[in-house]
Amino acid sequence: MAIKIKFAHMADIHIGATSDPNMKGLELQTLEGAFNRCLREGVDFVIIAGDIFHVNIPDLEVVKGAVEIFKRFVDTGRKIYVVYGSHDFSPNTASIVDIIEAAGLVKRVGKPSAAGERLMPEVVKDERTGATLTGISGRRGLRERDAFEALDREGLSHLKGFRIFVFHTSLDEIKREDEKYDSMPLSLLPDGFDYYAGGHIHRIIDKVIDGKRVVYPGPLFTGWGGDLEDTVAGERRGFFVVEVGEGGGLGVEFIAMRPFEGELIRINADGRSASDVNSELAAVTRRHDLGGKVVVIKVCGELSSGKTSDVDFAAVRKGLADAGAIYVHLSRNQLRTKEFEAATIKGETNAQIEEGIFSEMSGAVKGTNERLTKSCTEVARLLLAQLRSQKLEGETQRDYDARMMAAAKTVLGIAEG
Ligand SMILES: [Mn+2]
Repeated sequence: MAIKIKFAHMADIHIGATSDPNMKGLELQTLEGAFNRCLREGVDFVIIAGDIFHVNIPDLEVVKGAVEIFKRFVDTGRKIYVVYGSHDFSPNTASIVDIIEAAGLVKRVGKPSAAGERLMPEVVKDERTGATLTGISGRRGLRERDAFEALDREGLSHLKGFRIFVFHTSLDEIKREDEKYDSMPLSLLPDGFDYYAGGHIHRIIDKVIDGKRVVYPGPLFTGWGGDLEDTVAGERRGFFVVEVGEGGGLGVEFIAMRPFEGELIRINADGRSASDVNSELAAVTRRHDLGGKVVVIKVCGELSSGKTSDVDFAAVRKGLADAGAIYVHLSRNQLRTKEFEAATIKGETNAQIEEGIFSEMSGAVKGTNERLTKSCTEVARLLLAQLRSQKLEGETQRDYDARMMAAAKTVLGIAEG
């Protein structure tokens, strides 16, 4: 097919997520590799659907590296279109995204403006291709949902040309059961766009749901936590290159980035002593094939004796660094011991840990309020979720306090009137 438009779609790059110098270097190399690939592929523009940076004000050294890469790309006359993600947005201060936009490196699409009661996000036309882009930025805790609900859908339905909607939000129809973060229904995305460029879900998705082509590339590079475990376990990372034919047909290809060789080592500590587990870990450090690799060691199970702190992770870290491993990630939050059972709550995710603490403490609740005595864990979970709510843009401290108080009373079932 004759190609009319060609663009790249990245998301969740999380630049600056790691403090380890080796990982920082790999992170920037991967970003550079991705943009070089974009130039080789001859893409007209790049979309980054949020979480370009890991925090709103990241380490300046990494910012410098990223700015150099973005600048080389835009100096060729091509544009980088972005929305904020849940990580690189701040309600209170300028974010690094605003600074690189002021410098002309990226263009944020979908800046909100009011159309009467409705919200009309700014629509940007890519000069090189005539493609039309708009979107809604992500916020922590799905606070962008209000914007979706207020969207001027009628206004957006009149857009012309190839239409791309950029967003950073998880969808109910896509979220897996083990994924705890908030999501919204697909029906809140406006209709009529040719491509929905998603971010926020950290895995690869390319689906047509209710006639909408919804695509999430997942992270380009992941240097931390559960994502790193998945990468090392074989989950592909990279970005999409999309070709739009003259007739409007889409060719969507995933470009895999392989920033490092990884190895996942699982150690089952069930029924073993801490010193026994230490011997197995010491054997790992003597392996000759781990040099030049990112090593993830996952220790789980319940020790029969010894404390979890008796398992000498520092020695493993040092041993593997001496053996030339690029980086060592230790996952031990599923390690327990019989000796400590009553005093500690372990879980894979924050939500599981919170749940565990709430149910353990629920026995201590006194009083006659049925809602509290009968569904204490649930109430505590809702209350905590409510307390996480941050001040809104332009909201005064007093309004915020009042809003939080009212919400807490509702959760506790003591709201008046
Ligand atoms: Mn992300």
